[in-house]
Amino acid sequence: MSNPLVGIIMGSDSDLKVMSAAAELLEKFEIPFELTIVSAHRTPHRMIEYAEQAAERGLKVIIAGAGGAAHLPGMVASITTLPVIGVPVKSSNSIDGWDSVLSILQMPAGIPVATVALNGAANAGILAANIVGAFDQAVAVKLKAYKEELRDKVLTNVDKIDR
Ligand code: RP5
Repeated sequence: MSNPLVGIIMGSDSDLKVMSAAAELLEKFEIPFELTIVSAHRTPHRMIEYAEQAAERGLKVIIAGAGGAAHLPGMVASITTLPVIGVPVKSSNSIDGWDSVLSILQMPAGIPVATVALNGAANAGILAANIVGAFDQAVAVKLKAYKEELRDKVLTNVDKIDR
């Protein structure tokens, strides 16, 4: 794969079962990405280093997923100028995932995180592709085809149930 344009990071290997959906979408759109574990609480220095170096390494967008007290996306966004997409992950002992959702969504003014739905890593992958596709025509063409696929699937179902 050529130099990654998207960085997918997550707080723990236990997030991978959710976060792999973002990777699958980026593969579908043939966007080079990297994927690794960066924990805001357990590896804070690694998080700072990752966020500080992301733009100069050529990344264009970061997808950050975490559960519980999910500070990773917001802390990364506080350091980098790249757009950060936050994925709230429903971790096993959580209060229905509200802890993850609110700790990623409720950012203070000035430090935005584009927050997707609980466990919404697939949409994070698409949103990252949208950002890359704004500057890359080949990716934009693939995104258009994807939307057409979605439309056709709905129209097929319309044909099946209409009476
Ligand atoms: C968060 O705590 C991680 O992002 C994960 O969602 C959650 C649980 O982590 P583990 O205890 O499974 O490593 O930091």
